[in-house]
Amino acid sequence: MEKSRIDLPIGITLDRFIKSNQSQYPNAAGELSQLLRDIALASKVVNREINKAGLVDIMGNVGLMNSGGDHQQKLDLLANTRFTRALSKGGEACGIASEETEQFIDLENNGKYIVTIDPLDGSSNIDVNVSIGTIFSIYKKQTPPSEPLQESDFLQKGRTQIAAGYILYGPSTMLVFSTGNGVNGFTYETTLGEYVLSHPSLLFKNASTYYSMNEGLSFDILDKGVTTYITNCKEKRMSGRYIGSLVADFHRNLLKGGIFIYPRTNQYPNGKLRLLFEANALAFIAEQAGGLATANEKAILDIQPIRIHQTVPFYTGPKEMVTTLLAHINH
Ligand code: P6P
Repeated sequence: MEKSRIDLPIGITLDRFIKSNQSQYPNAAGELSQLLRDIALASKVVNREINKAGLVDIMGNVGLMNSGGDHQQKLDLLANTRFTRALSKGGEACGIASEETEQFIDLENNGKYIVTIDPLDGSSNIDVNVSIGTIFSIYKKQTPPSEPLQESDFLQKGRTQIAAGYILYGPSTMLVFSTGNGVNGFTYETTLGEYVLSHPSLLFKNASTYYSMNEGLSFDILDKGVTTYITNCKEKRMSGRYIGSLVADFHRNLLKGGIFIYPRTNQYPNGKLRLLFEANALAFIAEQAGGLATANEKAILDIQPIRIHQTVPFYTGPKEMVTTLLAHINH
């Protein structure tokens, strides 16, 4: 049964919101609520580190690459450590799969949830002081509690997510998440050290305002319909906006109306963005906000993952914009 969307006043704290949200689920024992609090706490610590990044020696890269081939930044690894530690101490998650680690991490507790996370997305922007983000998904452990965690626990379709969201470390830091009952945005009030409700019941603005794609890829796009769609956007005098931080581009498109496109290219024939660490969470948010998220014609949330670090092409935005793009691709 569809839960009634919660109408709570702007300004209430995340904790009050979570308590009220939990009351909608009579059988809830509070584990998910606590897990969300643990993620929020870790984000506050990461936010503090990011805000002083220019002052202490945590900029730059560490000379290593993650499995996706990204140069790991010092802040990437720091964020990964912070979230892993917070979730391990919180005890509600029994395992984590992170974009920054090759294998999943068994936290060796009896928590009933697992978390997939991109601890700090937008690495290329870290050293130039442009908005970056954290992207997370929460699933239930599928194997029986008595059995050890297995990789298959992390290879669940995105449609099985219990909750998902992102933190945007920008001019203000925001936590945007959904537990399947609409999307709500919270702004971090630094003087209080609290996230407070600032964007209740977020829905994609159904306006074709922006298109977001790295146009440096234009000569490498494998699906020519993407190229004709972008030309169509220009003919309609839409604005091209591309920050290169997925969370920042997604958030702007959510609030102002726009489509994000990372197509299949010669360099990334299966797409660049990670299904488990980026696409699934944002697709969950997109659908909860009345939009769409697809990998060509397949809904992201219906893709059966086969590898933890699997990548996908990724198109997401208002229904009308994504539908029009797919019409061009399938033309
Ligand atoms: P490109 C950042 O590294 C990221 O994973 C996303 O945040 C962003 O949308 C994309 O890659 C940018 O990729 O190839 O345009 O630099």
